[in-house]
Amino acid sequence: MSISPLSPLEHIKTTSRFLRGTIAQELENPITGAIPEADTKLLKFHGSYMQDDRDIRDERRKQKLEPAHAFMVRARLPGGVIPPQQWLALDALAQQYATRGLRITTRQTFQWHGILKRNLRAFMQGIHDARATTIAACGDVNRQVISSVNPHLSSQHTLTQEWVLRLSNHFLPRTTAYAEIWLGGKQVGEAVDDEPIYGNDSAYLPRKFKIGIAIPPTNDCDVFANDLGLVTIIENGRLQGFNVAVGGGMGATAGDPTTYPRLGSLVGFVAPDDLIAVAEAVVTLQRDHGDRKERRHARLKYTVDRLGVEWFREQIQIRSGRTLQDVRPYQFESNGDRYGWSRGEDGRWHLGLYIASGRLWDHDGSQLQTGVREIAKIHTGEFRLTCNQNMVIANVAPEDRARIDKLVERYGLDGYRQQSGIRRHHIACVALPTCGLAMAESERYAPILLPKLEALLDRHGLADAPILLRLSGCPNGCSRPYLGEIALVGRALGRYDLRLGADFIGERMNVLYRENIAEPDILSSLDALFGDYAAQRRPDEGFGDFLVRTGVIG
Ligand code: SRM
Ligand code: SF4
Repeated sequence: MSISPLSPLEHIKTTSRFLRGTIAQELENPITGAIPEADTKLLKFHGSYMQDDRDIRDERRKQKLEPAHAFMVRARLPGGVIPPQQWLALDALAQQYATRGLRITTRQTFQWHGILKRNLRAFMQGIHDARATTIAACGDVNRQVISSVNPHLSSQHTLTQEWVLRLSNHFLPRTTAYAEIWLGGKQVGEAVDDEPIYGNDSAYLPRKFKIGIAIPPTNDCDVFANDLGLVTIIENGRLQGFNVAVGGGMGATAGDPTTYPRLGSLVGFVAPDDLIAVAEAVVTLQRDHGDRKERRHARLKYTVDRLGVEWFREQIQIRSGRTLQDVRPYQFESNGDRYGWSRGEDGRWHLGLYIASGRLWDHDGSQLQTGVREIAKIHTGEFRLTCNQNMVIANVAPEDRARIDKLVERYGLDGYRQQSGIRRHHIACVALPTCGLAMAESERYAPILLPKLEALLDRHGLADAPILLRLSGCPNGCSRPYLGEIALVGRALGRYDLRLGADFIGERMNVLYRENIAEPDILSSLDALFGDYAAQRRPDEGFGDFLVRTGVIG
């Protein structure tokens, strides 16, 4: 008997008839709230994950009940731009079908949790009716394209959003399975789809693929954490093109040193007209050379390391028929988001709001979800989601500011005014109770940990210090923890790896400082380091840079 050299998921994809599987039939099965394992893999390409409520998993097992299955749905909202009418429609879906409100993700889109199987089709149709989609929000394809927020601050930002949309559309799967399953399109017996980029063997890419575009001087989207990172180069007020970085990614598997986070390698510069050809070369090189046997090593970063950056650079040029020019100079100055009002060059205004871990959910006295809904009813600009799980009320006419300010205050959306430096710069991934991979709490731990850290920082006179804090419930890295000046990466319930020393601009990763420790050790380690930082830091020196300069970490 011959052993297939491919990973089992490759078989599921290639026999799926372009992502159909038996999803449509299984949605109709009333006996279970779940769908079969193979279909759960295909469902990701349609933008949804089957999950179960882990808070009650053991209890249900004891009662011999099937897990409390429900579905997480992720939208594809390129660049995180949402007009008010669309916001209202997406919010209404959350109210009708989801259990935990709207969740802004670290890739500037929405997730909804707790959608029951029997409602999934209506939910997807609702998203379609809102002129949005979920196709390719997850799965082994190019996903949501992200970029720096606030494009209206200059005409170059607007231009960047155009490229976000072009890249996003260019890499959309062409299969009609999505329309057939979710939107009432006719189910065809044999697939006749054409996938010019992903291939007609229905194998799609070996693994997920991510594109990000940063606009210096801000690296608010952690551009080097993407498979394909693009740094816009603007000279004399005009978009000249993009520096291209390949092979970024954050994920690692606990206990497997052959997996690791990696920052993208800069391989050259392209003019705007050549961008799509170069991006397609990168995607198809990964399609053809990525590891389809071992999913742990299937991301582009491992392909680049296996074949070499120089080889990859050469191949991009050969495949695209374009010459990569020398990388152009650029300078990042900050990560994180800008809060409060800022005025665009066209005289319109933008209000950056802090949303704790991106959760807009009227719960425990919070009225944030209602508040944004009320603003959406009167707002004439648009909303922008950020890659740090926050949001911007963008493109506000000067005369509308006061009305918006009133609503912001009434519904408690003005938290950004009082936040400490570390709170303003923290990200926490979803983790428990929905994430099937979580080893520790993250989003639910942030409100417990933050006051304790704030008390320490306050004691050392560091309440305003803008420190990048990243919490992740496991080493997969959804909060991009390896780019945190301080990061906690979950190892088990209540236990985390403490990692320290990334820079403030997303160009240097942190290192492991203490392994698998509990809160008392986390706090005492940081207390001592905060004390040293307060006493010895140089003007404007970030916490991570201080730790490197003083040799605390190598
Ligand atoms: Fe992620 C898997 C949540 C951004 C790396 N991620 C998951 C899943 C779907 C768990 C699963 O596979 O069953 C999580 C669902 C949790 C839940 O209950 O909602 C999940 N990831 C998230 C979000 C919602 C975190 C958040 O709190 O905002 C982010 C959604 C982004 C989006 O809108 O598309 C999210 N995930 C990221 C990022 C950050 C980024 O892309 O900038 C990363 C690191 C960058 C990267 O891809 O390398 C990331 N997620 C992963 C990985 C590790 C991938 C790897 O190469 O090893 C997994 C696990 C996997 O793919 O096997 C994962
Ligand atoms: Fe889940 Fe781990 Fe991602 Fe957190 S980092 S959302 S725990 S997969």
